[in-house]
Amino acid sequence: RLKKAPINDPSRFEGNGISYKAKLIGIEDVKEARGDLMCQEAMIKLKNSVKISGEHKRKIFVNVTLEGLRIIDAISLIVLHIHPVHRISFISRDATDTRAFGYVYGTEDGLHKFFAIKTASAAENLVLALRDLFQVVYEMKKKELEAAKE
Ligand code: I3P
Repeated sequence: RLKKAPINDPSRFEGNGISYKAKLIGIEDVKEARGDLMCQEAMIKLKNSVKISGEHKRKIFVNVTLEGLRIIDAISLIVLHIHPVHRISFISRDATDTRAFGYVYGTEDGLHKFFAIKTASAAENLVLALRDLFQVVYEMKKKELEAAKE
């Protein structure tokens, strides 16, 4: 079968997946599942809160895995959040900061939460890994459905 797209190897995301050093800027309730402006506003609000508090942001690892995004406390190594891919409705780059990005997570009770993250290196690396993960998970689901039909 002909396929032009580069191979996106699912094994990259197995187990602990790809781990990124980062800091948690904050978490904010948002109204919608998606929207660039909404996310940019939430990002600004959260960054201001950090500034006003004068405290250090919590150091974390963001692991991009088949299970979803895993947010891990960098000191205690406790898993703070597991966000399965199908509940992440939007990824937002921070137009003013190459080291920041955020995403919207849909909770079980139908609420939307914006997670703002400051990455140690360019946020684009994580954003692109996430995009690859979404594709891998999509392909796996598709194969499952095809197998179920046979
Ligand atoms: C720090 C500086 C760092 C920042 C850190 C600040 O301020 O802005 O760049 O880390 O945030 O405290 P200062 O220069 O006055 O020491 P990030 O770039 O990773 O945000 P933090 O305290 O929340 O870790």
